[in-house]
Parts: sequence; structure tokens; C-alpha cells
Amino acid sequence: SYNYMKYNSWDKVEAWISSMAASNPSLMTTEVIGQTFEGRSMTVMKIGKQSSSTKPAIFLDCGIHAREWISPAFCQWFVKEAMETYGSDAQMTSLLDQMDVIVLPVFNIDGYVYTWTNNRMWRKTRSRRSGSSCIGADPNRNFDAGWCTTGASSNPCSDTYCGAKAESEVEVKAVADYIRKHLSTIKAYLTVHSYSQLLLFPYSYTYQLAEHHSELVGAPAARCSPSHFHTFTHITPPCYLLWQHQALAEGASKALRSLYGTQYTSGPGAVTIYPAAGGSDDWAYDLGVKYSYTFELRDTGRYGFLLPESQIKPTCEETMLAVKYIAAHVQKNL
Ligand code: 0X9
Ligand code: ZN
Ligand code: ZN
Repeated sequence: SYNYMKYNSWDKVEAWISSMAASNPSLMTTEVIGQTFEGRSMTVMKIGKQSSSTKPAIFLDCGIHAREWISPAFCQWFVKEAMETYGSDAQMTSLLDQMDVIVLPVFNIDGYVYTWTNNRMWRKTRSRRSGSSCIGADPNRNFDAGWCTTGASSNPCSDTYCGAKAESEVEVKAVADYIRKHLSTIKAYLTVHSYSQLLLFPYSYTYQLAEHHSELVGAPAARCSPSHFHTFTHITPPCYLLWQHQALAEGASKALRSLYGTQYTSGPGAVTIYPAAGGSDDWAYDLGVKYSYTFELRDTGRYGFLLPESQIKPTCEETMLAVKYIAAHVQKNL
């Protein structure tokens, strides 16, 4: 049977997607949302109890960056756990009864394949364009959110190349089109990266805090001061949504930590990791998906992208707790 405690090649993941869908027909459907630059099919797994009406959904993607192998391993783990615990775990059952989770197990398939065959440290897509011999763009700099204004490069040879224009990468366009098409049902966007043990929320393309989109905010566009990130004792109205993001992220981090003590830091991307425009989280948020989070999984640098297979299980188990914590909150606030 499938080995979730090893990193799996794309051929294996692709076969796994088919076999999971075939063996769980009442809980899963698949849909091809597009083709990669090199012609591979991008398939989402829609997990949830079948329903005659359209259910609210959480979109979860893994493997935006090719070398972050623990990320696709987590999406596979999530799907396995969902299938195994539906009907026995009360929270998973309630979640999948009420909502769908739409999982894109590997976003950047061409890049992932390239890390298996040629260069383990590849990050970008594998697109080619005339005028440069350098290959690929950074999919997490290619979304239409302050595109290429900060923390991204316009040099095609850079690892953070933002692409020729927003959504120039067909994989990014496919995901963006899918989310736009299903926007009325998508209540949360979760994207999984590695490494650094962070739980990030918007914004990353600006230092401005993501508070002004909240219906809770009646006050003028005052800014929340950074001193509010960790203390919630005197939050004033413009900070309500910030508080909500921060509180949810800290709750999720605490749930994650409860299993093995793994420490996570949470906060808006720009101040917590670095300013970087064109990311999927900011894009989804500005489109109206209020719960938008980027996970940076284990570790903090000892192994970095080369996280040993012995850490797949503990990393995935602890991350499940954080994802389920966020999902429960989203569900409660539908
Ligand atoms: O730089 C990134 O794209 C992410 N870090 S990684 O080491 N996995 O490359 C962080 C993304 C945070 N969100 C945005 N920049 N929008
Ligand atoms: Zn990444
Ligand atoms: Zn204050």
C-alpha cells in the first residue's frame, strides 16, 4: 500500500490520486483544473460528504515551491487522515458533513518532477519564454497581488522571478481561475510551504495590515500598531480583523505545539518573514477569502528543505491539529 512516511515521486502521487478517488467514491471527487507548462494534469481532490446543494469549502494547496517536499507529503497525509477518520473522529466528520476540502496535492508539478530528476533545490515552475535562456518563474510571486512590487525579481534567472506578467504561469492561472469560479463557496485558503515553522497571514506585499476589509471596522483607515501583534488587551476597532487573524493563528500554533512542542511563530507575512508581493495568500485575501493562511512547516534550518523522512509523520500529525483548528473556526463562523 501507499507509503505516507516517504516522499513520493509525481508518478506515485498521480497514481495515488486516482486510486484514492476510486476507493472513496462517497467522499471524494476529482477535477482536472488545468495543465502544467509541460502538459501534466493538475487535479484537485474534492473531499466531503456528497450533497445535493453546493457546500462551503476550504481550498488547500501544497507544493507551490518544488523543493519543499514536506508540503505535498502533508496534503497526502491530510487526505489519508480525512478518509480514515471520517465517521470516527467527531470533528473530521462534522467538517466533511458541512464543508468540502478541495486539495491540490502538488501545485507546481513540473518543478516537483525536476527536483526528483535533475536538481533537488529547484523552486520555480519550468516554463520557457523567448528572450531568456533561464527557466521558470516563482509561482508565489506570480499572483496578482501587488505583483512584482517588492521582494520579487524581474530577472528571469532569479529564484524569485515574478514572471512576465501576473498569472503568466499556467499553473497559477489555473488555480486563480478555479478559485475565482468557486469564490462564492470558498471560505478559506490554506497554502503549505516549508521551512521556518511559521503561520502567516496577509499582508506580505505591503506593511499595511489587513484590517480594512473587515465589516467589523467602522473607524477610518487607521493602522494597527505592531505592538498589537502579541497583546490583545487594548485592541481598538481598526484592529478587530487583525486580532481575528492573529488570534486564530496563535490558537492554531498552540494546537500544533501541543503534540510535540514544535514552536511556531505567527503574524502578517511582511513583518514575520519578509515583504514579498505576488503571493497566493494575499491574492486570495484581496479577492475576498477572509481566512487566508500560509504554513511554513518544519524545520527551522537544520535540514531545511531536506527534511528527513523520519520527520514526515510527526510534522504531518502536528500540522493536522493546526489545520483542523482553523477549519473548526471557519466552520463555526460560516
Ligand atoms: O517566499 C515565499 O513565497 C514563502 N516562503 S518560502 O520559503 N516557502 O519560499 C512565504 C510566502 C508568504 N506569503 C507571501 N509572500 N505572500
Ligand atoms: Zn515555499
Ligand atoms: Zn494597543
